[in-house]
Amino acid sequence: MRRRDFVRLGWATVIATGAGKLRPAFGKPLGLQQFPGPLKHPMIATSEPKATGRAADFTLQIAPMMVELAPQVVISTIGYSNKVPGPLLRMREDQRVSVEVVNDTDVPEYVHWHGLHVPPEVDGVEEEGTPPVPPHGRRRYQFVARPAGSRWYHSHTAAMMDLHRGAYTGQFGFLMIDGANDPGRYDQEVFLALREWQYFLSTMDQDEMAADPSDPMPEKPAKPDLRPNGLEVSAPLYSINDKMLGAGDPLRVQPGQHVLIHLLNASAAQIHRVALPGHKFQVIALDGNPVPSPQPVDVIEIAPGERVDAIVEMNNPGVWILGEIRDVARQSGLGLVVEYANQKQRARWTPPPLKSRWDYTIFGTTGFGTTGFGTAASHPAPDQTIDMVFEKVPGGPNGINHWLVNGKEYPHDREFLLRQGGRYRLVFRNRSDDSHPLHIHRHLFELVELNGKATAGIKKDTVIVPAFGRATVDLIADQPGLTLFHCHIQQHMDFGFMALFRYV
Ligand SMILES: [Cu+2]
Repeated sequence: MRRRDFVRLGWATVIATGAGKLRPAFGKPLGLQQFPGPLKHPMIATSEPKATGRAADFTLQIAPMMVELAPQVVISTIGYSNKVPGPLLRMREDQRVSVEVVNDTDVPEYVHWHGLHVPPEVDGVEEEGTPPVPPHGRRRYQFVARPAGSRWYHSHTAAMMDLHRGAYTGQFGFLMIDGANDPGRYDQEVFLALREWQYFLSTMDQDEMAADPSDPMPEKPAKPDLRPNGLEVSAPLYSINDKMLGAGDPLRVQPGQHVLIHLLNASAAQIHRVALPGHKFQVIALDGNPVPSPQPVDVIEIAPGERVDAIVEMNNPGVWILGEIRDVARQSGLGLVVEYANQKQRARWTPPPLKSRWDYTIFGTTGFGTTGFGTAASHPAPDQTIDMVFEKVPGGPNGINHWLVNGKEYPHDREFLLRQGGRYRLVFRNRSDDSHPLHIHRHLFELVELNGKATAGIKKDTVIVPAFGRATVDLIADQPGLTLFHCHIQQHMDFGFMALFRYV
């Protein structure tokens, strides 16, 4: 196996080229976008900006590129600065940052800063009024980096029937905002983005695990919808970062090490569930925000748009596969070999325990009353409750499913209004047989309840509402301006599953 393509100088080199004032973090090449830790700010400026003040802190070049997913598996896509994921953009909380985006394609593009509290003009969203990066042109995004945590950036262009645009491309990357909070002791830090490639339309639904009949499904209609389902987006190839399982460098670890994993689902379509046999993930943050009750889990479920930060204690020497628990996805590439020092045997996979169902609420605040659950009383009363009902119109024009928010496809008129400083309780009612990762731009929300289970203290920007399920979140309207809400599955978003919140 040739290694020239994936042994590289980490992202520091790229960032340093763009800024001209950053120090390379490390003297020797590291594979796998892998960094020793704990380094506080390995990639940010150590000196004052140049006197001219004109160079951007970071540069991203949008251009066609090839990705060698594995030997003799090379795909063509659009990426940032010829890397998948794009360069790691690492910055300090409250740092004023400029990113120069150069668009070497024939179409307008938008770069969205997912999870950042930035104004609509720079959020990278057409619907909020951000200007595009014109074809063969450039645009500089300038913002203050906040809040701290694992954020990311990606194309926010509508793709519609073109499966080579928007989130279907390689236009995504990690954005880390380092704050004062110490994420805990760790010995190395890795950034892992989950992906599929070569999307196509199919009647087969690859994503869904069989629904658990014991799931509450509070929004299930009395009568099932018997209309035939439309086309969904599938994919034959999977990867972590730019490599299929076995094709890249293994993650090399030492017994006793603590490895901080920044997991991102950069997929356009699929929820993923990953496990590392023989090990537990100590989940410390969801969507970059520290959780009140870090917990060890066997399986992490992560939807398009979400991030999970977890620390793994390497206490089971061997060679293991960190991978998707669905065999088809893992065998099609979604995995990574974890290799302990001096261990050379074949990488091992064993399925996780059957009862490893993902539940956000276990990471919330506990200890209210005697039930062990949070209660509505744990949250201040909202100024207003906004019900949002989501429905599928199966097999519409072109055989694509369309999506309704309160009975209407996007755009709405003035259905969703916020007053600055108000506290809003949003009740997401999923009356469809798919799970949806729902994302609100430029804000955080706090999870109040999921399928009847109360919780508190979990702050997110994207939440999975399970099939026929319900999630309730509290949103404080503290970021004036147009605010886009949508399902983070590109096809759902493109075909109706969006709404704009307006401040009045
Ligand atoms: Cu959706």
